[in-house]
Amino acid sequence: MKSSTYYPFSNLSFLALFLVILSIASAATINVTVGGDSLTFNPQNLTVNKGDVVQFNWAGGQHSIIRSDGPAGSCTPKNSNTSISEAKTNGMVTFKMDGSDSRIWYYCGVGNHCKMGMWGVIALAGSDNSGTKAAKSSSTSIGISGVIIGIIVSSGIISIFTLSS
Ligand SMILES: [Cu+2]
Repeated sequence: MKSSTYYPFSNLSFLALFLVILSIASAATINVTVGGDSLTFNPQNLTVNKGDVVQFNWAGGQHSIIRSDGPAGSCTPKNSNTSISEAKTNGMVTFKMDGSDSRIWYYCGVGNHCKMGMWGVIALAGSDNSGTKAAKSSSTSIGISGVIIGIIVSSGIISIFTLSS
């Protein structure tokens, strides 16, 4: 017995289409470890897509999550809407990057934890952060080594991505 099936697209096309739909439709959840063996948020620096949810998981010790106005490492709270989580010792909280902020600076408000380095930054991918308090580079000449894998020109800024050799 012989059967034949008609495929309107090759399997590879279906895979590509599926991946495109997946990247558009799904928001990711990114995990950040709070405390534990060290006074840190790990990873400390995140770049996420709009709609992604950052999930903070307490790993040990008493810690809070307070927003600041930056720059990175600031231990001064914002004037309003400062708390992502009150101080606690376990559990988790989530924070959704809904696009209302292109960058979130935060720190632990317990004791001297922030001064010890317990702070973090969440940046929105693809957003223009040139107007923020983030550190800016003013260099006008650059040396490039390695294989260039992409060039993005945005708002007068040229970003060149390379695989370092
Ligand atoms: Cu802490």
